[in-house]
Amino acid sequence: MDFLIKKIQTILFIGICIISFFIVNLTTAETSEIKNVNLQLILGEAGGTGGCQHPIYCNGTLLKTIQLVQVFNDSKTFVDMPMRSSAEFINEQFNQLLLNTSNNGGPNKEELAAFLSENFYPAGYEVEPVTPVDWVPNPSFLDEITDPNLNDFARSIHGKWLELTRIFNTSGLCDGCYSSIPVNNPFVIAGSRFREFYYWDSYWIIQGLLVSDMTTTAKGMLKNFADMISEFGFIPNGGRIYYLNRSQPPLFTQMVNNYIDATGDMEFLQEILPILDQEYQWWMTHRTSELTNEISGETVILNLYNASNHSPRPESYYEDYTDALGFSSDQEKDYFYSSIASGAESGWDFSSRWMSPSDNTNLTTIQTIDVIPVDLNSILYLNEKILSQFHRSLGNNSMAIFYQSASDNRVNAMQQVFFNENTFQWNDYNLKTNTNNQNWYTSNILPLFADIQSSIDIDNQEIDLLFKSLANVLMGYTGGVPTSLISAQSLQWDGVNVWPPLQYWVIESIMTPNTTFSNLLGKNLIDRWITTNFCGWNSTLESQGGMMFEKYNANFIGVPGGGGEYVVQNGFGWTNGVDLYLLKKYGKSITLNNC
Ligand SMILES: *[C@@H]1O[C@H](CO)[C@@H](O)[C@H](O)[C@H]1NC(C)=O
Ligand SMILES: *[C@@H]1O[C@H](CO)[C@@H](O)[C@H](O)[C@H]1NC(C)=O
Ligand SMILES: *[C@@H]1O[C@H](CO)[C@@H](O)[C@H](O)[C@H]1NC(C)=O
Ligand SMILES: *[C@@H]1O[C@H](CO)[C@@H](O)[C@H](O)[C@H]1NC(C)=O
Ligand SMILES: *[C@@H]1O[C@H](CO)[C@@H](O)[C@H](O)[C@H]1NC(C)=O
Ligand SMILES: *[C@@H]1O[C@H](CO)[C@@H](O)[C@H](O)[C@H]1NC(C)=O
Ligand SMILES: *[C@@H]1O[C@H](CO)[C@@H](O)[C@H](O)[C@H]1NC(C)=O
Ligand SMILES: *[C@@H]1O[C@H](CO)[C@@H](O)[C@H](O)[C@H]1NC(C)=O
Ligand SMILES: *[C@@H]1O[C@H](CO)[C@@H](O)[C@H](O)[C@H]1NC(C)=O
Ligand SMILES: CC(=O)N[C@H]1CO[C@H](CO)[C@@H](O)[C@@H]1O
Repeated sequence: MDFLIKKIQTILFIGICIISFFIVNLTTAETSEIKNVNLQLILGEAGGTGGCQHPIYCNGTLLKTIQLVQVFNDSKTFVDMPMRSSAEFINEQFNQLLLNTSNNGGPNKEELAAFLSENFYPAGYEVEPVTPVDWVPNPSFLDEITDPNLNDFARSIHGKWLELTRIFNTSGLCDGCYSSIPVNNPFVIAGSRFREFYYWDSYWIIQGLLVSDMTTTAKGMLKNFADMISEFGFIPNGGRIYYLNRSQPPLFTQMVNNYIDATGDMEFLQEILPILDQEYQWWMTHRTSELTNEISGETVILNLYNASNHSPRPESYYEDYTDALGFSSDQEKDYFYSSIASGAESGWDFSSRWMSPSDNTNLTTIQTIDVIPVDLNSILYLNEKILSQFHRSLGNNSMAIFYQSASDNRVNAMQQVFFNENTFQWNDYNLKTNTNNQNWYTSNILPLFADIQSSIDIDNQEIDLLFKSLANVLMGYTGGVPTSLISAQSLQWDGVNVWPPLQYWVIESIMTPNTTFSNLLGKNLIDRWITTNFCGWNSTLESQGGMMFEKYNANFIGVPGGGGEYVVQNGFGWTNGVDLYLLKKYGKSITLNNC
């Protein structure tokens, strides 16, 4: 099916669309209230996308020089180093250094390193460990896990919150002399080079904190995010100013939902709901595309990752700069830089999903801003259902109806644009080629985790057929479900890398339909996943205190994944969160396989 692409003009159009096509039995009073709600959301919209102009961390000759000379292996190191004095002074000093070394063609690596240690503190200097106030040695969920190996494992993961909780402490530093975005409450970091909080990682971290009965820490993190929405209009990718050009998969509403489920804290819901509305509106204003079905003439709206960016990402400067060298025009470069930033916004940085279908392992063909992704729309579909429920529970029926209509519209759009009636899978849609991406990606079944099946014409037998048709990927690997069947060294969100967040969603997608077959399949996958995590932990227990990796390798048990722009990381926030969630929910029935 071909779709013509038009740019969405105003958000009001969605309101008109909903009213004229999808709600047939509203009273006129309700209809006019919906119009008013829409208008208020437009007026209440807070600001644009911000963007970082910082003369040391985001722009300028110093940044370019340090990064292109590769003073550090990891481009992220420099931009995490607080300054010892003002940007003006440091830039003046740097100009001096350039003059002093001009006879030798500029400063060499050693001269730059010396300059840095004179003018900057080490990376992460303003990030301090802190003991979470609500951590206890024996949270109740541990009593339920009877297998002694699993119990040791769960206890060890629970203990890692003590190692991973941080605050930013910028006292003693001059104004604007650091790249962190200070927040009021402690937060749990991912680990290793990820020394700050990240948006989507925090979804699984908070799941884990709730299992550990750490509701105060969880609530503090939610409040930090709410403060950022109030300040910037959206939640940045992570807690650094160089992330202000982009967001990440919008899981804040689902974090709040999990917190409310665990605590029943309705007062907090009342307080935070307008901010959830505001974030939703940001996505619907800045991250949408309108598609017209050429056959029926029907127009639908779906979301995409679409960060605008005109320069290398400061934290991956060298990589982006060198990747862009082949482009001659500014237009081509901007398209590349925007697609790279948008790939980072998707969380899948980087994947063949975002590349040109004709050369999909070549990072320079990236075209994220022309891909309509299945997972983003599944997440927003679930957000719409949750927001509808939230408003209903607080007695605001017009808002409840507004979001219900939005989710109905989205199912309709997703079925038309993504759904393949032969395979029962949902495939990303490419606006450039007007084609669906027919390759296997774990995202192909994620609408099931959002329970799309309860709104479409699909029965349990068909769902079982779908899972059976995917036996090679769902059952065929000892270490979990591979991200895709496409492999390239530069693309870490592909091939045999097994990512905790994707494993979580695949497990939820398999378990949500609750058929006999899917429950068996789900149990088998949970066993394999917990086994590979357990074995990686157990084999490094003596040497390293038990490692939890950022990603694993589907072909082996207990072995980390690879590829991408940095070495594999240990810690690790989302791995811990997914495992605690599964150990609590399925702990009694999990069977460890041999390592
Ligand atoms: C970025 O730096 C360049 C010089 O390196 C300067 O010309 C430009 O004005 C700066 N842009 C901003 C927005 O500060
Ligand atoms: C940095 O690169 C050097 C040389 O390639 C290597 O020996 C070292 O292990 C790397 N350090 C890190 C932290 O990756
Ligand atoms: C530049 O050279 C002058 C004269 O040798 C010296 O005083 C100054 O410290 C140098 N500055 C830098 C930043 O290297
Ligand atoms: C922040 O750092 C300052 C100085 O480095 C220190 O005196 C203070 O105790 C720290 N604050 C917290 C909350 O750790
Ligand atoms: C992405 O955003 C830019 C503005 O930054 C806009 O021009 C473009 O049309 C958007 N892409 C889509 C597919 O809507
Ligand atoms: C990758 O794509 C670029 C065009 O974007 C092309 O110039 C280059 O040759 C390709 N690289 C390989 C290894 O195919
Ligand atoms: C529902 O929420 C909207 C937007 O926050 C508000 O304008 C409206 O007054 C609320 N309606 C009721 C009945 O509370
Ligand atoms: C799954 O289905 C069984 C039997 O049909 C039912 O008893 C059970 O409550 C269902 N579980 C969930 C989580 O819906
Ligand atoms: C855990 O590791 C130890 C030491 O390497 C080993 O003896 C033990 O069998 C392992 N446990 C399991 C359940 O594999
Ligand atoms: C870090 C970065 O790329 N910042 C950019 C964010 O967006 C604004 C507006 O498009 C640019 O001016 C910044 O350079």
